[in-house]
Amino acid sequence: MERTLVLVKPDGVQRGLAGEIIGRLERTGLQIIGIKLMQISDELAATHYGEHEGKPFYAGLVGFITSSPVVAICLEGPSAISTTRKIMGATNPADSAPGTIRGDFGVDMGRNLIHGSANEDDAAREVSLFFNDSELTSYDRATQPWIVE
Ligand code: DAT
Ligand code: MG
Repeated sequence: MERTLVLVKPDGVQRGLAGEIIGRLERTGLQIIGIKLMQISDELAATHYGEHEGKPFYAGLVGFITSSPVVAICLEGPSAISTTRKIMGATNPADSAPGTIRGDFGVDMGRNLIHGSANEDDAAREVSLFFNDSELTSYDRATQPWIVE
């Protein structure tokens, strides 16, 4: 079982697309094991986006992600990381296929609606950045045998 961190970014929340975005991910069968609305601090943004420090878009990125609340979600399931990335679409909405979240709802790289962890190391780091162990809940679903063989 894999875990990944998803953020519905401030543009997604402000535009009333949080439910649509979460619904698309939920319908895959991936299981929500943690979810909360939260305001990202400058410090958390700097840690989360540390890999981009020094790049020309860094200040805008941190300013954007801290500008208004996000919905943070931890999803669990087989291939949770790659499945989420596939449903998100490419980083630039202009390059994202129709049917993806970014392709359907975005037009600008700086307003691309959703974050999803890129790989296993990032996912482990990001899930623990955004969630305490006590905020992640393990629970059985009656539908599980209809989702995973
Ligand atoms: P992703 O969010 O698809 O994982 P990333 O980790 O490379 O992409 O970058 C994080 C965010 O930074 C991305 O969602 C949008 C912004 N970003 C990335 N590259 C950019 C660029 N060249 N110009 C402007 N914003 C950029
Ligand atoms: Mg990334």
